[in-house]
Amino acid sequence: EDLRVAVVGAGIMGGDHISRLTNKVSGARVVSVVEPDDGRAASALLTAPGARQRATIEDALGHDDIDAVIVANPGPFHEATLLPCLEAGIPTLCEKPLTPDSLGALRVMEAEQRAGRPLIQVGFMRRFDAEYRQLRELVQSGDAGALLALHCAHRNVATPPGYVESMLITDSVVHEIDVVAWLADEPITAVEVKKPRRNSRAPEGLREPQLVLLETASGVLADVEINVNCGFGYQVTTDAVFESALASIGRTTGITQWRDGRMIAAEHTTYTTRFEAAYDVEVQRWVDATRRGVIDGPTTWDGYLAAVVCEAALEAQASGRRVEVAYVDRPAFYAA
Ligand code: ISE
Repeated sequence: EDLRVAVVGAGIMGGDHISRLTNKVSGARVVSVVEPDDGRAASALLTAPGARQRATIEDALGHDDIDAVIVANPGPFHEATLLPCLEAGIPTLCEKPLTPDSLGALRVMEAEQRAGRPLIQVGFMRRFDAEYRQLRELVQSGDAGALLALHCAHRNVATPPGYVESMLITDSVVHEIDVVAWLADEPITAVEVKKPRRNSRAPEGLREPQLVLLETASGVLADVEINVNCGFGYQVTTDAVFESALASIGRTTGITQWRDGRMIAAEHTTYTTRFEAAYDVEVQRWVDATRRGVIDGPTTWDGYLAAVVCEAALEAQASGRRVEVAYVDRPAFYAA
């Protein structure tokens, strides 16, 4: 029996997941597309034969036989989408961020605990990227000595309309916030934000690029260049400094050409291609795990940790100061 999935939000990520579920992933099919915008819904439904448009998650849960939900509407709507799913005992894959703020994340955690078992996986897809996994293995093996520092670059071609300064943190650096803690295998304990000279290509009022410094419990320091109107490509790279090695991931691979006196290498222009393989693995594993009734990826607890660091980073962004991070105790329900 295929897992019957409702996809909430038919924007870039929702549309991408709908075609992935329909064309690539085995063991699942899309039964409803929850999207109030008729135009977006109509184009998404072209790739998901047999699925229906629903205006709200309540509508979909009330009408269709749904086994699981992918939440791909904007972050500020996640809590209102997750709560009725938890109430109905339906497993979800929720795109990042879990919620933009930590109080929302705590409310989701409480509702999940009331549901009695973990039901939410958070869409931190970098954890499924082959090179990130190799880097984590290198850290865990100890072969290169201890991890000391990380240099992370996160570059986008251009920002979409409505992208504001706080989103540098809650929408973009939230990925590094999760993946740095995952690589170092310990929580982030402090954060600082520096602002270099503004890129005049950025839309009016958006002060970027920025440099975000993340400190972990044992003192690993990650500097993140968030640079989202660079124009030349979509790049996510990490250089990891170990006691006895340097490791680099995320460089462009594929064909390079010497031509007309230049060396040419194609670069990605967006996340759907840069992380395509990671998304494919993430969603296939989510489908397989959901059919077995388990979670096989980042949990609500990871979403909460990231939300707390995002809050501290927003404070650091506004104040220019180093801000320490404080978490609630980890409930036994989310035992590692
Ligand atoms: C977007 O929402 C993503 O999640 C991308 O991975 C990130 O690179 C981009 O900056 C975000 O806006």
